Amino acid sequence: MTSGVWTNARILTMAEGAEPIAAGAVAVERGRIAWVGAEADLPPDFSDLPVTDCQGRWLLPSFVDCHTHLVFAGNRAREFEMRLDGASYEEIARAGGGIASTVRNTAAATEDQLVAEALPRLDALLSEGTSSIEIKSGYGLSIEAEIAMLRAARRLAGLRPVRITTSWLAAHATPPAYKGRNADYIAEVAIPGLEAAHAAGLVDAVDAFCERIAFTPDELRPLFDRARSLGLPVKLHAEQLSNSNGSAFAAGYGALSVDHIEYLDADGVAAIRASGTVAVLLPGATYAIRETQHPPVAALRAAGVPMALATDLNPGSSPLASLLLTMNLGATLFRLTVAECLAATTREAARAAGLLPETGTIEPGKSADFTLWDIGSPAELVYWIGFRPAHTRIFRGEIA
Ligand code: DI6
Ligand code: FE
Repeated sequence: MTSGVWTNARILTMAEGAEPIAAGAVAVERGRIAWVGAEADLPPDFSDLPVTDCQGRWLLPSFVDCHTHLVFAGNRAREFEMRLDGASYEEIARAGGGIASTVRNTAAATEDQLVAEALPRLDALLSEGTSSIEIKSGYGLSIEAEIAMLRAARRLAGLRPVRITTSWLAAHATPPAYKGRNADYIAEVAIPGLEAAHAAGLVDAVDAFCERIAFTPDELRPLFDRARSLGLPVKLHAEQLSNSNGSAFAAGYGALSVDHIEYLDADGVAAIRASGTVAVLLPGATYAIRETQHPPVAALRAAGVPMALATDLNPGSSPLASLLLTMNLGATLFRLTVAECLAATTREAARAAGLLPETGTIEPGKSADFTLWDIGSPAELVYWIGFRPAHTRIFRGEIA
């Protein structure tokens, strides 16, 4: 049933500036939102459609997780123990652990294994009202292995009711064969791989890790130039461990988002404000690596930069498979308001993923992606820690 009317709901559409609707209804036709408003105003046009009584539950747009590394093989529980013993994330990375260890596992896995290992993590996200997920490559670091990751990511969308977007993150780390030769890796692997993956329809955006342990803006310029000439949007892991001026560099390409940005300075804030780039905050990573430098939320807010929250689900810096918990961390660690947290996982996350015309708010014309919640107020979605009051998730008009 992809057409129907959902009645007796308390609705937060999350459209810019919209007030809650106390006794609301949503009309869905062929999987798309046809109408939303107070039930008393429901036009007669929809009277032939089947009706579902939401029994007073809260109805919000389904969540968008706009930054994940969901596809990978193995895990890094051992490094977690080393960090508990005092080693830092950066020390482990420099000693050949970190991303490199997940690369070894991922490059050795078959595409079927990658899908099988990703599915339980995907199910965890979906179980709490998430319907759209961005998934990056970045643990292959060869053309074939990067493409296998994106093929696995695309396959997930055929196995579960979910919308998947993909990002080409070959410039995540330098593989051993290219040690000290970042420019060669970009020229010989990241760019030709991007061209091949794009030709196969596997790429929705191009991402990179801009950091002193990864790539500099100068090294990334040829990759981003190629993305631009292919018509692909860019985004960037920027200012996570230090300020490398990656955000201003990405803003110069009209980036969809800059992500992490713990070390973003005032010039960086001004640059992303001018380019309309979304600030994607990843408190799971801040928490898991015990980073004490937090993103400049007050400055971002004052500048009117849109802020999104995402899990950064990955085996190293953020083994976090919950957007509800991400919102709680965003509020508690970064002092986002409840309203900011809810926008950050719906409208602003959709904007960061390039999906705002399709999802992220409940507005006529968009995909009917919404979730019913057993809660007394939307603040409960941010307040609970490890409690998941999702009742029903509707994806493209159908109960998922
Ligand atoms: N920053 C991160 O937090 C993840 N990637 C990145 O560029 C970490 C990836 C990992 O540790 O496996
Ligand atoms: Fe990441």
